[in-house]
Amino acid sequence: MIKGISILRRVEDKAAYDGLSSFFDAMGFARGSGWNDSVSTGASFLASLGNLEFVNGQFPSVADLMVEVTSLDQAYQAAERWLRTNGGDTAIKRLGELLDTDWKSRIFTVEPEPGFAFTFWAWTDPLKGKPIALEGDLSAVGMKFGIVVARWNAVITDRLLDGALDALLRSGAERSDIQVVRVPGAWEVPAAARAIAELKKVDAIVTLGCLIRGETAHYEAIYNEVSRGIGQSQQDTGIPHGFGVLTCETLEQALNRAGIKAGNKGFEAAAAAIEMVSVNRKIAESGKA
Ligand code: DLZ
Repeated sequence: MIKGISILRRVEDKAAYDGLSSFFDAMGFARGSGWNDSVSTGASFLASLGNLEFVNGQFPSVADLMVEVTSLDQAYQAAERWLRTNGGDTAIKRLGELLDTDWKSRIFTVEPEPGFAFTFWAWTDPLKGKPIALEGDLSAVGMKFGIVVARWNAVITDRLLDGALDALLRSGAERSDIQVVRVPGAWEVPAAARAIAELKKVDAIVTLGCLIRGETAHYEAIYNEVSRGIGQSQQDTGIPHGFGVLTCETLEQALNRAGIKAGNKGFEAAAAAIEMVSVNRKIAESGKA
């Protein structure tokens, strides 16, 4: 019967409202639909889990809103970067230290806007509460990427490229750590991806292209070879390759998958690439334990 919990914060000041929204974007929250009507404007931010806790005795944190994250160090870096960008040395004073708690976790508290404090935390044991699955994070901080994008159907692939860049930059990658390589068509994508992967200078590759059935002779043959080639490059080099080559019946379908109606597959391919870098690192780490 219970569906979810919503925590509301009244923000009278428009600048603070915009600041908080920008901060939660920068921390990697997914946006909810929000609203904008004649009586109020609302920005909503989603988390996959939520719970309401009543505390009797010592309160566990500074703020009464606690955000659990998978990597506290990366969250800390993201908060620090946002404060520096949005207020410099004055704002950075509103970022507390990383502290150990007496409940086997670490926390920090940040006030992106004065008067609005949030505590971020993570279990010290990253597998606590997650005994079954090892999962990758969606932070691209410090990672390097290659993006291979086909010029054929550029009206679509340019949008896929925008989506991929958006995902990487929003997840904390630096623009200077992203190499974009343009190739004539989808057919050429696997070879370029492999050439980049073999240099071993990037953590992951994002492959982008668009094949439209009605306009492509030997559509199946090209598609099979492109997907096989990208998969093989990934297997042979061990470098994750996000797959963002669209195969569509029509131009309209392609547009929808490139950001109009059905998400942006370039964004999704880049997010998958980030996650695979992280998950591969965690698998390697778990092998050392
Ligand atoms: C030739 C061709 C055709 C017909 N259709 C597409 C397409 O829909 N999407 C795409 O990315 N590329 C297409 N190409 C070009 C081939 O991928 C390749 O670039 C050329 O055949 C040159 O090798």
